[in-house]
Amino acid sequence: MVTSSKKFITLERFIHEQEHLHPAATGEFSAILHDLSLAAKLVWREVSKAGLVNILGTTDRMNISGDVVKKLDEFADETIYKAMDHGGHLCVMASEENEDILHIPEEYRSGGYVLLYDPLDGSSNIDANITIGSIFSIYKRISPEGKGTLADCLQSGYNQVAAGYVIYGSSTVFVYSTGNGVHGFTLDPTVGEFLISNENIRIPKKGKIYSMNEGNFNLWDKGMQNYINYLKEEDKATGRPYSMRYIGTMVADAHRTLMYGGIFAYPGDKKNPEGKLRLCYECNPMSYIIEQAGGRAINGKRRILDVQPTALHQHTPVFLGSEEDVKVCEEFLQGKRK
Ligand code: P6P
Repeated sequence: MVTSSKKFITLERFIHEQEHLHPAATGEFSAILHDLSLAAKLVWREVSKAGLVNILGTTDRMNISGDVVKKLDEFADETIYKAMDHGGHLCVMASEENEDILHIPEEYRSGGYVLLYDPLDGSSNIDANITIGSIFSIYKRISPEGKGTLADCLQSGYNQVAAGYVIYGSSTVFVYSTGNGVHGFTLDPTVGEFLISNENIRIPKKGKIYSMNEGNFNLWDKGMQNYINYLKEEDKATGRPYSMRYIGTMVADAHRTLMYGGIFAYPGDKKNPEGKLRLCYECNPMSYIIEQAGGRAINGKRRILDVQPTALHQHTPVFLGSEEDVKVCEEFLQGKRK
């Protein structure tokens, strides 16, 4: 007798079944997501044994953001590029690890889509075996044909046709959306497949957790400081005081916020008015996921997805999570609440 109601649906099968939701679906979409899931498994294989082989530690390189490049994020960057460069579906890519846009090799066909990615977010946590992740964002090209351009990569986040991330934690989970809800798949290493684990994830309307690096408190503006003090006050009616949880990897803090509710933020401050996180390949994809799950994502003044990027590696302040929590934060940031 079959007792489990568990559905054994692989990521590939689910993506293929979702194709009928996209009238214009040409199968290119499915192929891109399929190739990304292969890249995720290849990165997972190295991440899961990083401590055993000489892949920890750093290279002698600094990336565009001034971060020391860890061997694992260099491996992840190359792995994703090589998994995606020959499928014939992309016209250009851009990565946190590379200053300029990444062209498709001449010997391969150019396709109709654009991929931006952060190959290994949270890489400073690798040597402490703390959760890290990969983030991706997909657009339709806007250039007519042939080689993709920088303009293809500098589209506003609301133009994304898909986005998602892979979180390498206690288990490895592939989370994505193509505009029809957010879905999570957990890697079963014994069969080498991502199996559905969370279909149509919805973020709670309000949470009880705030997640930000409070070590920067004295650098924040008054509105932000007032908001944090508000969250710490005793008020059972509004579920305060909130708990503070901070992993220091955006993918992990945003994923917990997606699953449990609350707010994740990396505000601007007196030293870095635009904050630390990057708009194109960190905040846009994560904001797309949060909004698709019923949450909200702003830069303090407006919706993240409405911002028009002007540079590939530009930073942005980010406040994302449960709709009610982000709206209260916004009122403090705009001085409407003290
Ligand atoms: P801080 C990781 O280095 C990262 O880019 C994000 O993943 C994370 O949210 C943030 O930086 C953490 O920065 O200043 O709190 O260490």
